[in-house]
Amino acid sequence: MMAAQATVSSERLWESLMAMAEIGRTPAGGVRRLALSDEDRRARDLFVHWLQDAGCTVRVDDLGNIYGRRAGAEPGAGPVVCGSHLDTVPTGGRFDGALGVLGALEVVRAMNDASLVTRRPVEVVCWTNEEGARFAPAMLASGVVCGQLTIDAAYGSRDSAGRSFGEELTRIGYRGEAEHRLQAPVAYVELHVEQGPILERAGAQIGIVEGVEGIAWGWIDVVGQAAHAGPTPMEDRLDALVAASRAVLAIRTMAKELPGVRTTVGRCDVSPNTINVVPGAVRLSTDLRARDAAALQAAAQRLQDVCTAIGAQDGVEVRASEFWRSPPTPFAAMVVDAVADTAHSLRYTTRRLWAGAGHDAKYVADRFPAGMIFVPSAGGLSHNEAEWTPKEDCGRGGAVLLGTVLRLTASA
Ligand code: HGY
Ligand code: MN
Ligand code: MN
Repeated sequence: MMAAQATVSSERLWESLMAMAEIGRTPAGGVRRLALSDEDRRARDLFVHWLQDAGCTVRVDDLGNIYGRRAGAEPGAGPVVCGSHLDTVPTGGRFDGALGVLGALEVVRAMNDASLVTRRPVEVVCWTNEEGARFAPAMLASGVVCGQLTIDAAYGSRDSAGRSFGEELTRIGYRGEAEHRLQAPVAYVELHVEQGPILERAGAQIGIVEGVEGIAWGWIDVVGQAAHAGPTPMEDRLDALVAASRAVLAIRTMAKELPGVRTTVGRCDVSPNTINVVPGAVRLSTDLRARDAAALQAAAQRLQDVCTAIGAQDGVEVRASEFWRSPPTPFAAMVVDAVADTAHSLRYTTRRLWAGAGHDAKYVADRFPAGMIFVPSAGGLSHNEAEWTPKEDCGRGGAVLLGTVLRLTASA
């Protein structure tokens, strides 16, 4: 049933966003809400309260994913699902993930205001551990639910203090039941900030997202020899940090040489990390991105070659290993078209693009028809406390999400 009068309230959406941003707020005005932390638990509790307030039936699955269902006229009909995540990176912003979760909640609230009855149920989802910042890899819970990762890989994932995903999920009280997992949605839509500069530079209000680019995460372990910083002659040193530094610069150069590839070394753990000791070992993280699977594979191969060459040059061991590969995934035309039709019917300016960041929608799209809606990020900045998307943009994203969900609830 098309909603003539259902409209989202950008004020109410903004209020919810700012209230949620207070949980884990950092002195610089960002958000630190690591997955399964006490801050994550408080955010979850608030979200569940809001879902119940909106009349949703709430359930939690064995990965801690939270689902709020708004009943439809045909209970047995496959639901239209929309949502995102509430966990953040350590120096995160107020919009990454939260806009998608609270935008989906606003869709339900708008339907309630209009006393709208949809044929299909509408379900709001909050995915656990999208970021992978504390428990690698990213998109872990949606990956398990969509059959791409194993429950053991999830429960066994450990943070830098050695605490496991499974233990922490139990500790915060969100370890639910496997039978509560996502039930075959007729479609899934995720609203998200773009986290890059494309929309802003194009002057586009809405991003019609056509797919999610590929990701490969790994480690580079460099093993040299710890030695005394004083008496050890320079020519005798097997300095792991010098070799690691060469690797970091070579990985940056790869991005220039391989079209469409972006490379990042985000972590550098030095051992023993002491002023007067020549570093004996270094562990670097590697993050490769590309829209094209072959380009991603070429980057992974180049990484191996670069490490072999540096090891030979410096006489130390340089070993690259990959522990997560998320292949690029295109979104379903049915959902992409529903997003485009809605945005154009609202007379918003649009641009088609692929997501350079990973999103839970990728794993959902591997199993079911899925798509995403982007709104601009100021300065293209994200994974930064200064992340910013104005209220009006958030409101436009909510309006497109509502219209898209309504189109999809009416679909055959
Ligand atoms: O890594 C990503 O792209 C996402 O933010 N987890
Ligand atoms: Mn995100
Ligand atoms: Mn993120």
